[in-house]
Amino acid sequence: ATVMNEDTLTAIPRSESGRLVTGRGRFIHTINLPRMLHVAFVRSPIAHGRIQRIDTSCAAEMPGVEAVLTAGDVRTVIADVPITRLDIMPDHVSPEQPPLADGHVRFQGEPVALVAAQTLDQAEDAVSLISMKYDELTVSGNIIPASTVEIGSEFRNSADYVALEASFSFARQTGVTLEPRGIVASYDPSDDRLEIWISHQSPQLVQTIVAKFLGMPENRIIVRTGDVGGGFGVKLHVYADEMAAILATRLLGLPIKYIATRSEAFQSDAQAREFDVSAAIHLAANGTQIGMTGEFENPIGAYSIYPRSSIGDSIQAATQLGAPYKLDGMKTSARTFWRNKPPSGAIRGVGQPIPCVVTEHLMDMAARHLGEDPVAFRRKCYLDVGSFPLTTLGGIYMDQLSLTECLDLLMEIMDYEALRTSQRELREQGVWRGIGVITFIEQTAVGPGLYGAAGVPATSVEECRIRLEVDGGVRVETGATDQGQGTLTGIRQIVASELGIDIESVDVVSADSGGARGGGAWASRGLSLAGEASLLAAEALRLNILEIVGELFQIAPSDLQLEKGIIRGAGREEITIADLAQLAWFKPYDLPKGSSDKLAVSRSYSLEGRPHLVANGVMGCLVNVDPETGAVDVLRHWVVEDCGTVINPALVDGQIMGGAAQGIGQVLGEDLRYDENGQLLSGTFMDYAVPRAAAIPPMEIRHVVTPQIGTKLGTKGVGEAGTVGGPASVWSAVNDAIAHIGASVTTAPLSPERVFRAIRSSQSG
Ligand code: SMO
Repeated sequence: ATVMNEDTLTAIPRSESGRLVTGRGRFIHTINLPRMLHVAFVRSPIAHGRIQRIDTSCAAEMPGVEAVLTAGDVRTVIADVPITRLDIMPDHVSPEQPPLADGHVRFQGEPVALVAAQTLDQAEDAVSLISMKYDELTVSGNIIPASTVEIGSEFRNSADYVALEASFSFARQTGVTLEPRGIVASYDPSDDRLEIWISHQSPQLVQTIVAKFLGMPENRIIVRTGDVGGGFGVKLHVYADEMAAILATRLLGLPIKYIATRSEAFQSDAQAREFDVSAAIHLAANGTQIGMTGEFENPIGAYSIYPRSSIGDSIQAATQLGAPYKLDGMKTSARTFWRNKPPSGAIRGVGQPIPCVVTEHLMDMAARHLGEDPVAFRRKCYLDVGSFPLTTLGGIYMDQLSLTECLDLLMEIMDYEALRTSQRELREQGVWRGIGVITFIEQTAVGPGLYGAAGVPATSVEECRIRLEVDGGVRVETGATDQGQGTLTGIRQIVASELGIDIESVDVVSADSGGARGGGAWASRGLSLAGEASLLAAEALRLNILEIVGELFQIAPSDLQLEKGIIRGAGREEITIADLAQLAWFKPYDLPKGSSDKLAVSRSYSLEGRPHLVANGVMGCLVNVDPETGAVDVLRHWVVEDCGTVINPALVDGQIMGGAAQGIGQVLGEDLRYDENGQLLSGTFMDYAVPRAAAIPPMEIRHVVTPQIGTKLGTKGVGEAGTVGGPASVWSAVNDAIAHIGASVTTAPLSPERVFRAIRSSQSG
């Protein structure tokens, strides 16, 4: 890895913070076009049924209403009905996903009809006048399989194993973006062009999908994302309502705007993580040999989400069980099932929290069974530092992990031994304290081998374009997008460092779909892939500058220094970057031929030699459990993480904190609960318990830095680390607090009622 200039590896604030906190963000809400219509949807009130009749006549006559569209009205303009298919798993075929339900509704909240009107109030009033008649169909349980994955190996040793078994149940969760999904789209029939603004993580993906959907050439479509108020995976998909809104502008030739309400977000955003798991840890030779087995069942919803599919969670679960540990054997199966619920899809960390919780719970069970300290037991079982690079029994390639190093540092900052002592003392006073220490790995920066091979148009290639401006500053355009992570600020720091210029002289923007190519934000890839591309581009520009000046001064480029915006030779010759730019753009005759070409460069980067990167870390969590009520109070959180080179410590820690907070939400409160008829029971913030600020404990975060092999930058990615490890750390701490009476909770969320019942059943048993 390149050693970055220390001055730029600092915790500078996000460049866009000032704009956002002063209310000048350019979110979808702020985009308004002349003659723009507002769109509202009729959504299915039932989870499964056939549409018998739709009467739109009253709605169509309402003032301001320009159009009421149903499946029959839009069929003719759809060139290709969305349907999720994966070349790597041909058996997994989703039902067709028409933008407006075509005769058959499969989940509550599925869009059925669209109203476009002069104002949003008019559109919403008209929606309420559309009358629908359905023949209800049965809402089924886990009976129709959608995909099956089986992984693993035979156990290596013939020794007799003791199996310790556990079953788990994980609740459905969603991403809860602060800004709901939204789109402004404008089709101009006079020149057959489509302009889209969308609150999305990947404008390039939207461009390709929409072109296919409408049968339009890609170069007639431009997709812009602007500011996006949170993504978390939710905004990585292209939804039926967004497609329907695009059809409306295509048919009407007028701009339209659609912004989901919070209720619509709860009913239709991607959901994830609903799992039932049976797992076991197998112990031999008194715990010096371990193996793991697991069966994962995941109801994915009524459709496999378009276009990436809904099977990512189960693949991650099946492959990552036991990943940080030396296993003698490992066998998993992961099955997905169709259910009359919204499609599950990518949510921060895609599936990884599930095997992490299961693995760490099994490790805790084994340590208790053996009478060993859970930390010491983990240390003994870690993959050997000398065994890397390796591929785990689950099939995960790893260049290098730093497990023991992370654990050593965690023990120090937690003062683990002191915590164990005080835990014993407190218990005598009736305070039930729990300490959870867990290990996680985070798969990051996924390369082209996943979606490329699957035939899903999600690029993993990142392009960066840099141009030297007339005043000596540089303009950088990246294919990465930023929904609050601070990726653009990180790229700014990388470019400034490489070029030897001030941070202030560098401006970075996310490209629209017609600019620098890239996949947008997913899989913690921003700095690892787009950052690497920006480093390659900045390096190329720096070498070009030195080459031009070298020819100008008749000095070998390698004898020139570029520092603080000035290029100097060994003697007294010097020129500022600004003067060089002036010459290049206005007096090219004073520079060597071809110089202007060298001052605007573009570089692309795609992961090579490995399918993804792997970061790792450990977390410690301290809780109190109230024996009278079962309430859990999270007191402290510690994280030691290795994401390779750290570009901006404040932004890296911010990612970990936010992720850990989402993890706490997943374990303690969040639950998209559906009744037996497929009706969402927790569709508001009164019922869907996202943790509030007061529930998030103080966090201490430290880093071990193992630069990524094979890249110049050395970063591995960190965006999902907190959500991957967070749930396991809280879960482990809660069970540690109640283990002394033999109690254990394995159904999430770990609500006071569930914890209380676990305590009571142990005490009465
Ligand atoms: S939601 Mo992430 O695993 O791309």
